[in-house]
Order: sequence, then structure tokens, then C-alpha cells
Amino acid sequence: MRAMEKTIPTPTGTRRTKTRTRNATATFVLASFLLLVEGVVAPPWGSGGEWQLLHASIGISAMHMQLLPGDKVVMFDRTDFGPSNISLPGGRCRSDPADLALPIDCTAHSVLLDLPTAALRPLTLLSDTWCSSGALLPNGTLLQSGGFNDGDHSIRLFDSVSGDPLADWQELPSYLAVRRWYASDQLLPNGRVLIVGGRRQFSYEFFPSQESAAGSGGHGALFPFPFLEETRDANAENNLYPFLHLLPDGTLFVFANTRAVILDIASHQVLRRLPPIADDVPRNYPSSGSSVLLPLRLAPGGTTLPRPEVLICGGAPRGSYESALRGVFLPAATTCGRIGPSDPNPAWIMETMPMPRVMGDMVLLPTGDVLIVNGAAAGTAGWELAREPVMNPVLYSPGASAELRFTLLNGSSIPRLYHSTALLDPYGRVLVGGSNPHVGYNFTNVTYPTELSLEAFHPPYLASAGPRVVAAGAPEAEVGYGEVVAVRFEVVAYVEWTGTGSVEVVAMAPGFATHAVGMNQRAVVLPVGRVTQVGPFEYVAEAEAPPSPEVAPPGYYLWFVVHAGLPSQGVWVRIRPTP
Ligand SMILES: *[C@@H]1O[C@H](CO)[C@@H](O)[C@H](O)[C@H]1NC(C)=O
Ligand SMILES: *[C@@H]1O[C@H](CO)[C@@H](O)[C@H](O)[C@H]1NC(C)=O
Ligand SMILES: *[C@@H]1O[C@H](CO)[C@@H](O)[C@H](O)[C@H]1NC(C)=O
Ligand SMILES: *[C@@H]1O[C@H](CO)[C@@H](O)[C@H](O)[C@H]1NC(C)=O
Ligand SMILES: CC(=O)N[C@H]1CO[C@H](CO)[C@@H](O)[C@@H]1O
Repeated sequence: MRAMEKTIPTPTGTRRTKTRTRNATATFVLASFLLLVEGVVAPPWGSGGEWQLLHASIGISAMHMQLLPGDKVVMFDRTDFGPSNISLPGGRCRSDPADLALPIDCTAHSVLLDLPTAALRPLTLLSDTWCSSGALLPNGTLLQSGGFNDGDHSIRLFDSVSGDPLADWQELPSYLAVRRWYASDQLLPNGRVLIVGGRRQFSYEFFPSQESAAGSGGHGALFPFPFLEETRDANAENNLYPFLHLLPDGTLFVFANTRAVILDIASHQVLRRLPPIADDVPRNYPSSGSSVLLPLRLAPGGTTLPRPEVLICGGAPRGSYESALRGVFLPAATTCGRIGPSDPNPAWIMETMPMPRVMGDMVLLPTGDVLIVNGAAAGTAGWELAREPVMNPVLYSPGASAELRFTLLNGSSIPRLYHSTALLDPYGRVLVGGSNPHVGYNFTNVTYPTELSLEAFHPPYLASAGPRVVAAGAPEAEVGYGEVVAVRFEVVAYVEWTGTGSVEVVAMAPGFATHAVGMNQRAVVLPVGRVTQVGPFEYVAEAEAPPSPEVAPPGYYLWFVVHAGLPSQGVWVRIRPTP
């Protein structure tokens, strides 16, 4: 047991200090992190990052993945795949006459991973989650929406913070107004979630729906969104899993196929149509590229809004899907497009990646860089429709000069094609899992076997010693909008202190990963005021919490301290909803 001090601000600005006791698990985390950062000997890997196999089999294919507060990861695939490689808890079996593969299935299709111990726990899904979407609600409950077959109108909730060791999925069948298969979710400033599109659905709806909030028990209201019909290609569609990014002024950037609009959620009006992406390559499923909102850099006092920029990388040229069905796998896109959607005259800047990629996952890192990982160099998303897996991740550095913009990193040995996922974890690693390019769990007699493994990619920064946050977080830490928070951290003895100007505090929202889309990922670089030395290697940085729910919707964020470009381990801080 180890006592630890936490300093959090009170609303008046004076600070109170309280002491709490870390439990054994948390101490274990700390210990293993210290081992990692205190290795003065040269790390076993170089500047290209390192791959680590966390689990040879998690029992399912990590088709959907969400990081949860408490350092857990929930993963699931689909129920209509046949038997997985892990049994349902308590010897239960699921009896579902509507299941397309196995009416009585005694295996699990969802697992919960505890990161500190790497322990896995099977969870119970009742209806099919295939190609569904999700968002972490401000209270720490994961909302998962839609799917296929008997699950296409369902929403499911997973409570990550109650501490119930047997917590499991709660299903609300028939909640959604329409079928949502390949939809995208965005957490909104008011804590509700917008659920957009899906196959042949040119509309969006909300969770909680107004009606159910008012107790009517009926379906939620449905709002037409003709943009999704306009962007649908005849055969391939190429507009599924639209990219959604909440902009700091509260409007929503929506990208489908090759086009983008700005939607005002309150009035349901399209405010603006942006120019189509410059090379006219479709970017959405099955031409799956990936997209992030680049880190929002805040000015002190919350007076000026940060300039948002959206980055979209990879995809597959029009015709790739039809061609792949005939067995001809066209080269994927090598381009990225970058745009400032709130600029007076938004224009795409096109850049070229070191190699082509479709079905890549883009993951925001605490350093402000973007990792592009997984996917293939030829073909598209869909069963058996891709070839030439891309084994090497690429780092995109938004502020670097053109020559240093892309860095090729060390490759994995495991192909990750259709249904692979990636997300940032609290240690600053990127968890990589999934790849199920077949209609069942096919492990033999197929070109790319279904993958039940889970890897962690250690970005190059983990080879050096980052700071260690000793206070600010702790699982129950909460801050309000605009509050100043004292973040205490240590810089290890042998690392040169590069001065207060090189300290950043970054709040990162945990994303929901599936089908090359990282829903609700968000990096907010907080204004840092005074940085005070309080011990031999110990400092306190005064960081200003985000100014508004438009900049950072309420809920759980990982806060990282970055010193001289090296991030600490992330600590969970909840931003309180405004009353
Ligand atoms: C990783 O990349 C670095 C630098 O590019 C290289 O020196 C190292 O050998 C690579 N390690 C592995 C395991 O590939
Ligand atoms: C979190 O909020 C959602 C939406 O209001 C609600 O349905 C859910 O029950 C809440 N979770 C907990 C644990 O209270
Ligand atoms: C994969 O397995 C399923 C179910 O076992 C089977 O129906 C299907 O034909 C297999 N696919 C391939 C490509 O072998
Ligand atoms: C392997 O796959 C081929 C075509 O996909 C199929 O014709 C053959 O029957 C399969 N063999 C086995 C042993 O499943
Ligand atoms: C494909 C796969 O991972 N199969 C594994 C399922 O689980 C058993 C043991 O529980 C392993 O022996 C198999 O290799």
C-alpha cells in the first residue's frame, strides 16, 4: 500500500489537498511503469517503436474496441459468427432462434480486458453487434448502438465505473428508430450522443432520445439527413461509417465518400458545404480511409477558440470494391487530405504517405502526432476483398516540415485487415487487435486467418523516460470547465529538464474503434500557466481545464503530461457536465 497525495482545485481557486491510499493494483501499475522508464541502459528497441504480443488469444476477434475508465478495454465482435474461442461466464448458453450461425451458442462474443493485470473476463451479448458503433457517456457508461440482424435496432449499455466485478452488457432492444448498421456515434456537448447514418439510413437520431427521456417509452425522433443519400455510390456505397468531428464552436463536421458538410445540431441545418476532397478518392466504408480531428490547442482563458483541422488518410479509389469482387485488387490511396473546416475559405491540402493504405486506423497520441496503423495496400473493406497487408505503422507529425511529416515505423508480423482495430491506452501504447476478413471464425484454408491476438505497439517515445504524474488524476478526480488544476509530476533524474516552456498537459478522450474509424477520439492541449519546482525532480504545472463542452464534451479523459516531447502515463480525470 502506498499513500499518495492529490491536489485538486476548489471552485474558488484555493486548493485542498487530500490523501488517499492506492490499492494493490494501482501500485502494480506504478511499479511496472517505473521499471519501464527507469531503465538507464539503452532500451531493447530503437527509434522505430516496438511490438509486444499481449495475448495470443483473447478468445474473440477485436472487431470493436473501447478504452474505459479504470484502465479496462471492452472488445466485441459479432454473435452470428459461430463459436468463439472463449466460453460464456458461468457455463451459460445463449439461445437465440434468430442467430444466423448458431441458435444455441455457449461462447462469448465480448470480453473485458483489465490492462494492469492483462486478465480477461467474458461478457454476455444477447443480440448481434456486427458493424455497430459506440460512445462513452459522461457518466462512464459505454453506449453501444445498432448492429445487424436481431441487434440492428438495439442499444446496449456497459457500466464501467460502478465497480461491480460482474458488470455485464444491458440490452435495450428496439430502442433505435431505424436499423443502424455501419452508423457512427458522436458524443455531444450536452452529453447526448448523435447516431448518424448506417446502411440505407439517410438520417440521424439521439441517445437518450427526447421521447424516452420524457418517459414515453417510444422510439426517438428521426431527423432526415439527405447528405448521406447524396454521397451514396450506386454499388459500393462508400459513405458508411461517416466521419464525425465535433468542432470547438459546437457544430459538427461530417464527411462521407468524398464530401464534407458542417451541420448545426440544434437547428438540424447544414450550415456549410466544404469542397470535395481534392483527389476525389472515396474515404468511407468500404473504401475505408480513416480520420482524426487534430489536437485542439487552447489559448489561456478560453477566450479564442482553437482552429480545428481534420485529417483523413488512405482509402480506396472508386471502382475498387467492384473490382475486388472480380478478384482484381486495385492499389489503395496513398494520399491524406487536411482541411481547416472553420477557415473562411476551407481548402484541402493533400499529402502523400510512404505507402498506400485502406482500412488503416488513425490514433491520436499524447505527443500530438497521429499513428496510422493496420490495413492493406490493395483492395477494400469487405469479406475477402483486400490483399497486401501493410505491416508498418506510419507516424504523422502535424507540425513537422514536409520531409519529416511521415515517419515509417517498425512493422508487426501479424496482418490486420478487415475488422482490425487500434486505440491509445493509458500507458501511451497503442493496442492493436482484430482482423476477421471471413464470414466465420476461419483459422485455416483462408488467405488471412481470423486473428484472436492482441498486440501493443510501443511508439518510439516509450523508449525514453517520460515524466511520471504523481497527482492530478486518481480515478475519482473531477474538474469543472475552466478550472485551474495543479498537476504534479516527476522528471526522472537522468533526463535533462528542458524548462517550463516544454511542458504540455493534454486531455485525451478515449475512442471507440471499429472499421478504421476512431469515434470520439479527441486531444485537447490545455493551457499551462506557472510550472513550479517543488522537489529535486518534482514539479507542479497549473493546467486550465477546457473552457466549454463544445471544446471538450463532458466525461472521462486521460490527462498526460508531456515534457520535451515525451508523455507520462495518462491519469483519468472526469470533466463534470455543466448543470
Ligand atoms: C526498429 O526500428 C529501429 C529504427 O528504425 C531499428 O534500429 C530497430 O532494429 C527496429 N527494431 C525491430 C525489432 O525491428
Ligand atoms: C448513464 O447515463 C445513461 C444515459 O442517461 C443512463 O442510461 C445510464 O443508466 C447511466 N449509467 C449509470 C451507471 O447511471
Ligand atoms: C469460413 O467458415 C465458415 C463457417 O465455418 C464457412 O461457412 C465458410 O465457407 C468459411 N470460409 C472460407 C473462405 O473458407
Ligand atoms: C478450402 O477453400 C476452398 C475454396 O475457398 C474450398 O473449395 C475447399 O473445400 C476448402 N477446403 C477445406 C478443407 O475446407
Ligand atoms: C484459434 C485459437 O486461438 N484456438 C485456440 C482456442 O483455445 C484453445 C485452448 O483454450 C487453444 O488450444 C486453441 O489454439
